[in-house]
Amino acid sequence: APICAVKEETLTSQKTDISYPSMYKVLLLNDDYTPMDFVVFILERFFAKSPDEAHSIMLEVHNRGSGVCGIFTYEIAETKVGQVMDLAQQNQHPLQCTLEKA
Ligand code: NFA
Repeated sequence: APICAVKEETLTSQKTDISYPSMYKVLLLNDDYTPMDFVVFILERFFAKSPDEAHSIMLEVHNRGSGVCGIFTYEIAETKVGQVMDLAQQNQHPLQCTLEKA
């Protein structure tokens, strides 16, 4: 007789329907008034971009109308949007930041 019985399900039945959180793009939108340097600063401070990458994303927003700052879970994306909008308002810049399902 077996010395030890292990319920087979414990060993072989693994959960396969793993779900991942939905991801959201955080976008900056172009306007005619926000200084380029302020946009570069936002990208460095809140999106951990290098000076070169921040400048490149800023130019993409300026030239194409919008650009992606990063892709995050909803809670983090919403927090970043709030941080950008708060700092823009404090500095009286019309910069708009929004999120979009990735
Ligand atoms: N278009 C703005 C300017 O010429 C710069 C800008 C870039 C604003 C990216 C908003 C987003 N001063």
